[in-house]
Amino acid sequence: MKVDKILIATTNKGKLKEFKHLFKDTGITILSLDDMNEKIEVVEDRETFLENAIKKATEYAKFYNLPVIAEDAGLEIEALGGFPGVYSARFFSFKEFGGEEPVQDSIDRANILKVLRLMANEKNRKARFVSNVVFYVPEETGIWTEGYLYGEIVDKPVGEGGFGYDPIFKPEGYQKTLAQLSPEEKNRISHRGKAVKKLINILEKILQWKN
Ligand code: ITT
Repeated sequence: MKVDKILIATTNKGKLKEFKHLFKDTGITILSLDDMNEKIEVVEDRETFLENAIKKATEYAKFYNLPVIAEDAGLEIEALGGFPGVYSARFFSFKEFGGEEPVQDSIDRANILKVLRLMANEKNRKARFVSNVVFYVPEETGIWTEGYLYGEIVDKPVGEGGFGYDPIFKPEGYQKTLAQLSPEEKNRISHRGKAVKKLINILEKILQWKN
């Protein structure tokens, strides 16, 4: 198995930036969906992060015939019974839990406003980010890793960095939100950073054995 380039199959620019940064010292060329001429849509309709990540990785890998990494990630809030969870990206429009939140400036902002509304009088602020990463090479191999970041939901958005729910999430042991951390600092502690570092570790071992 020759792995000198990997397609990061994500439509999320914030995620892509973090993946590129995490792979920068590996010598592996990172391709993104923008580098692909033909586009496909993969619907995330499964009930777990892992199943969604497997679906994305295998569908993109088979279509482009390339090694692919796909991730499904999200925020789980204890007081909301684990929501937004697998619905994190489209929580604002998820009528079944907490009603719809109108989009005024961005989807990220509408998602945040909905969480803050549901958490308004809640004392238990505990939450965690989850990342499930799947690497798949058609007909050859599949690897899955995961990472968690524990912390709490603050009561108003703070910070300009990162993406998604970063402005309302304060990691354990920090007095800042994820959106106030540098990209390096976020990658060092984040759910995605942990899952991707585990994957790189495994890939390096496999590639060494093969040479
Ligand atoms: P792809 O499926 O194309 O990768 P997506 O944005 O739909 O892009 P997910 O299905 O994994 O990605 O949804 C993840 C959502 O969870 C994302 O849109 C954010 O709202 C939130 N999220 C995940 N990781 C995050 C992080 O590091 N910081 C803040 N929010 C995050």
